Amino acid sequence: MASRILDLNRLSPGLHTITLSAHDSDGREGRASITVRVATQLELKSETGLEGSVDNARRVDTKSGIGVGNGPKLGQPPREQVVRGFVSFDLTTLPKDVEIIEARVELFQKDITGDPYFKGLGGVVVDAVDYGPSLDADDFDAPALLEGIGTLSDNGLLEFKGLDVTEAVKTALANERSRVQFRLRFGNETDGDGNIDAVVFEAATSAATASMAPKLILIVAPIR
Ligand SMILES: [Ca+2]
Ligand SMILES: [Ca+2]
Repeated sequence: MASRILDLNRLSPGLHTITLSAHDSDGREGRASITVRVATQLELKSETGLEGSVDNARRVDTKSGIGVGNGPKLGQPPREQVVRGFVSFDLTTLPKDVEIIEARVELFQKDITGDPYFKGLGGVVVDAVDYGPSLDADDFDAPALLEGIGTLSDNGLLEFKGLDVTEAVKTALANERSRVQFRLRFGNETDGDGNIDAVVFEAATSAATASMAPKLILIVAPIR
């Protein structure tokens, strides 16, 4: 008996029912149906005006990309400036009848100053936070919804860095949040030397081309 392979490559995203029937030489018939879900990939760009950096002196910068790291000492007693990065994605444009299979955030590391990856700071780790409709001084310490989701970058290569954020996106949707928002920080935020050790990721506002802007890549499938 010859085996047959069904070619499903041309199925559009959505739910499909496939029914197969077979007949033998005595005229008997068998039937079987299966339901196939075809997933699709969506890409969301970050929200301009809601991405940037906040430092431990409460300064907000939404113009110079997404900075993470440390810098000159200030205050009394003096301590290094510590900078955290922020990026936000609007979830309201997602279709309502889909389930998130996988979500991945990608940011382009475009600049490095000092030696952030060689001074014991660890990598750039990501928290899921809710910092609302504007980036403010207090967001530096916004409570983490999910703390330390993973490491976005552990090296100085200037390239797209990605991290699986499926849980954060699912949680945001389950709680009917209109956005999923992330805070970037080094695992150890200061080395105490008063020198700049920092990285900058491209923001939508700073990116030379739209393709370099932060993106949230989603694999979605229709709800069963
Ligand atoms: Ca805020
Ligand atoms: Ca330093």
